[in-house]
Order: sequence, then C-alpha cells, then structure tokens
Amino acid sequence: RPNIMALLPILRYPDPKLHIVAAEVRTFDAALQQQIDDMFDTMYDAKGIGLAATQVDHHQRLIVIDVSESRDQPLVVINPRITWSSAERVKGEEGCLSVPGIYDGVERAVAVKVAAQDAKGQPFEIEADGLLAVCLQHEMDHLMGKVFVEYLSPFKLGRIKSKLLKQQRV
Ligand code: K1U
Ligand code: ZN
Repeated sequence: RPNIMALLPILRYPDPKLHIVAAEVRTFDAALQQQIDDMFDTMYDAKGIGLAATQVDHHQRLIVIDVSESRDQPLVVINPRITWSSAERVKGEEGCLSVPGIYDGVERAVAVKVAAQDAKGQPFEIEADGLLAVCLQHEMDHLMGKVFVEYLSPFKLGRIKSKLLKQQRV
C-alpha cells in the first residue's frame, strides 16, 4: 500500500491504553515499514516533533521523530535504550499530542546517548542534547506507559484530567 497517506487516531489522556508497556520489535518487515510511514504521516499532520507507537494504540517499541525546523529530517528509533545520560538536568517546557493544549515544565537529563535499531533492524547510536534529547526521553516514557503530565504535582494532574475528560464528553 505504498504512497497512500494514512492518519492514525491519537489516544487522548487519560485513556488507560496510554499505560500499556510496549513490546520489543522482533520482525523488521513491510508491515513495520507501513506502520512507520503511517506514524510519520500522523506526526507531521499533527505538527508534532515526535510520536510513540503507544500513542496510536500500537504497543511496540517504535518512535518517530523530526525536530528539524524544515520538517525534512525523519528519525526512526526502534527498541531504544539509554546507554548514558548526563548528571546535569534541566527543566524545559513540554507538550504532548495525547494531552492537547497542555504545556508544562519537566526536568530531564540535558544530554543522552541512546542505542536503537533502524527500520531495517540495523543497530545505531544517537548522541543527543537540546530538543532531541528532551524528545527522546519523552517518547521513551510513552513506550513505558508514562505520560509527561504524570511528573507534575497531583494537584495539577487532577486539573488536567478533569479538563480533558470534560472536552471529551462533548
Ligand atoms: O505527543 C508527543 O509525544 C509529541 C510531542 C513531543 C515533545 C514536544 C515537546 C517536548 C517534548 C516532547 C510534541 O510534538 S508536542 C507539540 C510540539 O511540537 C512542541 C510542543 C512544545 C515544545 C516544542 C514542540
Ligand atoms: Zn507525548
């Protein structure tokens, strides 16, 4: 099914499916490539800088990212693991396509090294800082069933949940 653009529905917080822990990708085939293409279509359409498979109800360790201004530097990250993270941490503003309209500060490692596989199963390593480092950590949390708002205070989290539930009731 090449070239047919497909937009996948994005799960909205507090959907319990966002807490499913993703499984390792073991088969690097055409179906995986199709899932990757559909996730890029969905991410670019939603104007996100990243998207984890969990967010589109696909529970495999697969992330797509493009932090470039020009939106032409797609990065596929499969079975990622952090091999090093800086002791230095910084609080930055985050958003999430599964938590629309909510932006808040989260503290993360300033820099990380991530070992991963590409769409063909080829291993590679990423050394990231800045927005890419933040995005990688945010998306890897999704694969573990964690959403960024869960780092906020219980008070803020409660307000966010009730706001999003009200929006979904209409
Ligand atoms: O839903 C997601 O996981 C994508 C998310 C990624 C992300 C953004 C910012 C910090 C960490 C992770 C988004 O793309 S939210 C929309 C966005 O483009 C953005 C929001 C805030 C700052 C920078 C970009
Ligand atoms: Zn997110």
